[in-house]
Amino acid sequence: MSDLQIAVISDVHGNRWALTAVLADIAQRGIRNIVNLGDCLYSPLDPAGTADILMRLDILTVRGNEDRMIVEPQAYKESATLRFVREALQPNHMRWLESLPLIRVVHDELLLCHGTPKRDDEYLRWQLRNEAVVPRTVEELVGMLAVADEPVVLCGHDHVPGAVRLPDGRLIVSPGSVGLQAFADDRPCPHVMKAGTPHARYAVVARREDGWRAEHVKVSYDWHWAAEAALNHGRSDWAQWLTTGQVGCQDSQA
Ligand SMILES: [Mn+2]
Repeated sequence: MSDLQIAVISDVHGNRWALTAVLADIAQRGIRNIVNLGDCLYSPLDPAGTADILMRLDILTVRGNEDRMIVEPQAYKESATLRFVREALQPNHMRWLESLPLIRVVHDELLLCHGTPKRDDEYLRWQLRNEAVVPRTVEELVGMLAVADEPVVLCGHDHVPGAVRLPDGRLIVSPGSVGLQAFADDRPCPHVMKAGTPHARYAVVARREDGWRAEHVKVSYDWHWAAEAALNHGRSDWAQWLTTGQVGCQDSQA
């Protein structure tokens, strides 16, 4: 009862090399419960190889905005990377993506979502103000989570590992990203997110006698393989994000 331990992975983004290293680390700790917060496959890396691993794992998974983009491409701007992903994936991969729910509740105590409980394309812990990424206040977080009463909320999408304890004791945990440690995005406005190093990230949440705790884990893997795949598919920006965990050299002081 008090020993429940769950590994939380998110934002794998088709990075088979990072995923393999993270799963080995989880197995080495003897953790058998894993949940996945979405954005599984979208990338210039190895979407099909990653889908095969994730589908074989058969773990609870929620849908990310970029999982939705793959199955509803007509709602998005055409891009070479989106075309690459859709051409790489087989019908069984697409059916799996289509089957993913927006939210899941696990063990009655953990709410899983990609972004927020209501949207898969919005950051829970951050808001965008004039292209700056600003942490939400505790009051804002309490308001956004009024729809939920689980003691733990697991969210992805931001690729920045962290946790927030609300005044009522509830815990918000973002595990960071397994497969992409930094990115620049122009939706909904231009902004940058970054973990600062190229390590694959995940979290372990554990229920102790005094409540839920989170541990963040950094895993080394051979990110040069992932970067090479990105370069082979025309994405030098991804290659740089993968090998540095930064966006542009001017960010290195941050
Ligand atoms: Mn996302």
